Amino acid sequence: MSFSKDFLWGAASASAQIEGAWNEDGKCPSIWDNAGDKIKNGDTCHTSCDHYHRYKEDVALMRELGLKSYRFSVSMCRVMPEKGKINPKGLEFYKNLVSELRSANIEPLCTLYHWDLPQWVQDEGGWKNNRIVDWYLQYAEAVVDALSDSVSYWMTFNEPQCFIMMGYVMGTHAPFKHNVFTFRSHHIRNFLLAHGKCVRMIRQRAKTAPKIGIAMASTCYIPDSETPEGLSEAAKFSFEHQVGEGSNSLYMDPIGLGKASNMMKRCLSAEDLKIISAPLDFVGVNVYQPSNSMINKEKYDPDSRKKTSLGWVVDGRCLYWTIRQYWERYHLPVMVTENGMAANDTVQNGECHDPERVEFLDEFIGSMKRAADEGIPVLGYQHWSIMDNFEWCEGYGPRFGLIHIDYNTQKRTLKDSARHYAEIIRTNGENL
Ligand code: IFM
Repeated sequence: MSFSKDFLWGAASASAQIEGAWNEDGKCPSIWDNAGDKIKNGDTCHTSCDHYHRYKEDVALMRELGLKSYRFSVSMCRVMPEKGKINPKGLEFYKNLVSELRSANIEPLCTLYHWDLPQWVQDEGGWKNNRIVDWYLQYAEAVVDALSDSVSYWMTFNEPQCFIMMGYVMGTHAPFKHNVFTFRSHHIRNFLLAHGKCVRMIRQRAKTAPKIGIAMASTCYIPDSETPEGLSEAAKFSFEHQVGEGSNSLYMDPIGLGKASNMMKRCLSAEDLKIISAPLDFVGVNVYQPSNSMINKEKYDPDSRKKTSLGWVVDGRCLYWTIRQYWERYHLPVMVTENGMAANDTVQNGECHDPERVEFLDEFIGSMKRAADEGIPVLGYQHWSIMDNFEWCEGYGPRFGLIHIDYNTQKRTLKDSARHYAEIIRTNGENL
């Protein structure tokens, strides 16, 4: 079976992490532009990879690698820099980017929200204020009107678990609201309603037939054994156990099943659930490491495994199990919307050797192939990330890219992994 002929081999990025140009052409500051001393080494996202000015060079590199798709996010700060005001200059940048991608024969995959909330929205309470649902919708309508003649793939949000739990509970991400004793049901409900209303809006407004999904931070538990008991125990751990940013089901069951988890039952009405569960065309999974070590330490020894420079366990099996468990629970085609690793890559004599990432690609894509071979509809794979970038509070230390960025000169250098990935794409993953 393996990968379909039109499999979307691609790479991903996000506006705040690569664009720079933080105060140009009418853009307002985001909560990340204002993160100040919360970012390591005094880094800021103000210039980042300067992709805003260099997108043509970046798309040319994507074309050289043979990418079939590119997942980017639109910044609400460029498009709606003030309450109720749409900024045509902000939309123009994304129109130009999409047209450049189309000329390079690369399918644009558009995420409408990847964490860079406008500061003006946060000043009104951010995800706590019910009015955010209307502001987000108004912004998203402008983007859909501007881009949907050339964009068919839409993701309403990236990793809601992270921007709500890390931003408003743990206080480790902007806007740094720290209160571990509150369960932010109100924020979660606002996000869920914004998602559901946006899905309906895209279906009504898009100029070309849309394919709509969402990109979830997807923890998964790898089964201890492939027996029926082992499989069902693993799926239960994956969806119902509280790890890290909260359980997968807390956010995804209302969307994918129209059902509220116990924690959300009290604040979601039947009418809410109807809006929230507007049918999707795919579910996006962002996969980095399994959750076994957090749930069942004795059965899983993370110390015996390789780790990335951020200390994340490398275990390729988690990609197969995440895809399979999402498919079995939600019966939606799956897109791998992020998967990658951080390393301390350097350029020497014009070359950037990153053997760990080359191995990582083989291990994880090989694992995804098992899912495709078994007939699970896997639509595409977007490596995180196309280029090194601003890793939120970690600043520029961890490098996730296929392309190395020299932040002093903005020179782009293809890493060995980029060339290796290009070969995987050329052969449609057949040699893995
Ligand atoms: O850089 C992030 C991205 O913004 C969201 N998913 C995880 C990546 C690596 O931490």
